[in-house]
Amino acid sequence: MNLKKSLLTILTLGIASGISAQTKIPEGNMPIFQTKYTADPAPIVVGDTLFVFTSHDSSPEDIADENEKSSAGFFMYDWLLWSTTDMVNWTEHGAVASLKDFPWRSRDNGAWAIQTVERNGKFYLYAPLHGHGIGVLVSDSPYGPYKDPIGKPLVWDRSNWYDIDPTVFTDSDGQAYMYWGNPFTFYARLNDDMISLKDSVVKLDYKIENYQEGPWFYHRGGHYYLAYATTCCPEALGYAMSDSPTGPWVSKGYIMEPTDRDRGNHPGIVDYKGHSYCFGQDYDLMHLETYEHHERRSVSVTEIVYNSDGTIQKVPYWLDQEPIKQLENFNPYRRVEAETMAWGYGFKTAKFGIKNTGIVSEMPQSTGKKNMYVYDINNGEYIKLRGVDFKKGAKSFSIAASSTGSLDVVLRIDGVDGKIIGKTTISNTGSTSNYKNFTAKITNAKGVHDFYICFENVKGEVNLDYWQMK
Ligand code: FUB
Repeated sequence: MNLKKSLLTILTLGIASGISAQTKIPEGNMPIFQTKYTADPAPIVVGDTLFVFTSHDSSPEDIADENEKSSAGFFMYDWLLWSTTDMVNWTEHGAVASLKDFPWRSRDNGAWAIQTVERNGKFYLYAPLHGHGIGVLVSDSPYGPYKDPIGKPLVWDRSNWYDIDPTVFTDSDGQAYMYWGNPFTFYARLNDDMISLKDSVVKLDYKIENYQEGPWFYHRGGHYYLAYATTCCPEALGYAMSDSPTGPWVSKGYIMEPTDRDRGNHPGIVDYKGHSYCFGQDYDLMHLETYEHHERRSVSVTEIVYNSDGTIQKVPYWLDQEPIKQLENFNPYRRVEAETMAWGYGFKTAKFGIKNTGIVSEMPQSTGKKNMYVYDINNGEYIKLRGVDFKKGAKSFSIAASSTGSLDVVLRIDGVDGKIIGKTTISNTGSTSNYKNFTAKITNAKGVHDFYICFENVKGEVNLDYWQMK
């Protein structure tokens, strides 16, 4: 059963029992991306935007092998990019790179945890190809296109499969370090070119307490930090501190303690607009459909607070937290991509001209920035944006869409069954590649509200490109 059918069951049951569909989605701090299963969050601030690179757990329909569609393992082929400026409304940018961008790969699975860092205007994406070492791709932009400048692994000890989860940090003296490893911790110094090692790999000759994998290396307030996923399973979020980039590392315990509600985890930590955030992963999106274990993970984020000695205050499990606070209101008076959302469950998204087949040989080489669309829309689904500032009042809403059938768009504020501020119908445009604008008159939308674009009476296929208020 796919996610969509299960949500529709929840919605139908909810509506039939008089409970609103919205209240059936857990109210806590839910995963921030819903259109794909994501893991291994790797944040990076570029200008005023927070980007998060993630790995990508395939949905069953994207696994080509019929026998593997419902198996519990990792099916990971490409890496995704997302961005925000307010921490709650996220724009998807699709796949930035895939296994195909490493011509030396020998498996079409294993696109595990990456980190992308910037140096001298170039973006370096460090990627493990599980079991086949760690490679590096380079681009002039976070969106790509990314290219492999060395045509071989940056590190690969062929005697084992320890070489995963690279994290790279450049110190104030210009020396860059890469840490990685499961279950051991390794590091190496990088040359200034960021694509070669300065000297040999060091394996820590001591165990950082509770260290399993997923290191995240950074410096803050005079301290070096190595956050990590703690001993499996369930993994939690832990961290160690040091006075030196090469250790010794002293574990400071948990950022988030283990819980049976999670299994794997992986930290990504960043300061953004005066706040500190820790990203991690869980199964909370999959749990809307099933509690049976599959590697279909989802990324969540929490704000963290540092004590004066640099230690980090523990946070509760994601679902026991309030939703994350919005940093600034959302401006609807500009082109807003349909794939920008605070919550949008049951949809699919794709880059124009590139189908999501899940088959590496059919994937493009890293494409760079491309327009995306939302598809696979069913009755009762909605796109939610938080904290939308209608200011003195919106007059109209237009949405660029294509359709082989039709779809009613009902615009609401303050809840999925909240006040209706406008309606329009997307009619047949002749084909899903022919986009037209459909407009709704808006009334009674002033000030700041959560905004819901709700879909009803869906017939045929409908794709959404972008929308705008006037
Ligand atoms: O996502 C695949 C692997 O699972 C990562 O490389 C590990 O850190 C764990 O999250």
